[in-house]
Amino acid sequence: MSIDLFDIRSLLSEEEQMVSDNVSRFVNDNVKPIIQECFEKHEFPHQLIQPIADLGLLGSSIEGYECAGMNAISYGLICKELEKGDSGIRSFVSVQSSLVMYPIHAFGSDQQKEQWLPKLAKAEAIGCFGLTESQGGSDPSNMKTHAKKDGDDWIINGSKMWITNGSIADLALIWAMTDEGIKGFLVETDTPGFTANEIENKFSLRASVTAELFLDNVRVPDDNVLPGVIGLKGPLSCLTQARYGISWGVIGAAEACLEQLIEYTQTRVLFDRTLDENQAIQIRLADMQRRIVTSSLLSYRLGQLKDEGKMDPTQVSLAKWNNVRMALDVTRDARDMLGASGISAEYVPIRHMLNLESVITYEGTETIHQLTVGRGLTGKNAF
Ligand code: TGC
Ligand code: FAD
Repeated sequence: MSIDLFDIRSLLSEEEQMVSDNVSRFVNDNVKPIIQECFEKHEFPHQLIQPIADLGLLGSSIEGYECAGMNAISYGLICKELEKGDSGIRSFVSVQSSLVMYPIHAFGSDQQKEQWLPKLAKAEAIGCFGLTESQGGSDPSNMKTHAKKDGDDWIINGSKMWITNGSIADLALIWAMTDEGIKGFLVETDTPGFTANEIENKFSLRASVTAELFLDNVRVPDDNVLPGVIGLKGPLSCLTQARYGISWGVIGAAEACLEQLIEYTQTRVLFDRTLDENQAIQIRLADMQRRIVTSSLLSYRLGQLKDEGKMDPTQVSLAKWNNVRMALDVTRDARDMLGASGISAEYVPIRHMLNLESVITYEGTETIHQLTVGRGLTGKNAF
């Protein structure tokens, strides 16, 4: 039986269905066969980068600049199908598309767009997004990294922590404090004074690269500053794009667990009957289905609003909070229902569950999103 109980697929246009099917096929053929080993070895699968670019999945919402120009629902479907494979693969695409290409497109000069967007779309350059610092990611306004004007150049000093793609990036978008407020700087990673060290020993997102960045008197020309934005709204508007994609992505992780769990409970015999004949098991499966369907409808509606240009950050916070919580709860419960097998990476739930421990923290923790919705209701800032 399909787990698409409310036939959400029939809401999709032919083109959206095609995007979803293409990415699903790619994940089945190329991601699922290798991802468990990558996760165990703590390795990002570099060999997937070019095929992902060839499918048009990088900067897919951008019109022109050799990008695919797809709508918001399609971007959501891309995230969902990729995250059915692994959150780390979706993260790679989220960062490149929403956190690097989006700001260059939205806030960059014509020259910056021409120089970087086609390269980033074709994976000839990999990008990373440096906002978080070690003194506290939830409060990016407390930023220590700073840039000072020196003639026609800027000198940047500081460090960034927990940066996805950091040590494989050719281009780092660094958000730094200046005398006029926070600005975005395009820093080529071979610039003297820039270093990136991969963070080892993660128990989450092991098939994704996470790094610490150091900027020691890094000199960049004024032409590398994003001219279109000053202040925290620059990085926060990128986060709105990425959080939208995450709200879809995590549904894929939850579905992957439910699909495997249904198969398992059909064949696991305990007390002379298969596990799925027990009321308690059926209620738990039904509860997963309920949560997946309601989260899917939420993301679909959010996608409609985004395509109509009406999506606002409070809606995005509610969807990111609800859907990541849903997926984390589903994966944890799926892990439990597999018994001891659930602690083995041969089954998908524990990998998805561990990944989602990052997803519920990055792009705004659950508490940050709850407080954002609270502020929307009360008008009072309780951060
Ligand atoms: P506030 O100082 O009031 O606002 C600053 C300005 O920003 C505007 N704004 C937004 N604009 C667009 N989108 C949003 N979501 C926005 N939120 C606020 C706001 O209107 C204001 O504009 P202006 O013109 O008045 O200057 O700041 P705030 O109180 O709204 O923000 C507080 C808070 C806590 C919500 C914010 O700091 C926050 O979201 N903190 C969490 C930080 C975070 O999510 N970091 C993520 C780092 S990147 C990452 O995790 C990548 S993981 C990638 C992967 O691997 O997938
Ligand atoms: P803190 O801000 O220190 O929060 C600690 C705890 O305090 C949390 O539970 C939080 O909810 C709670 N808290 C915070 N404020 C309040 C409050 N006012 N009231 C009540 N509770 C509160 N960042 C980037 O810039 N770029 C990236 O590419 C990137 N990739 C990442 C990849 C991974 C795998 C991870 C784990 C993180 C990544 N991040 C990235 C960083 C991420 O955005 C931050 O970890 C996140 O914003 C939380 O910041 P923090 O870890 O410093 O936690």
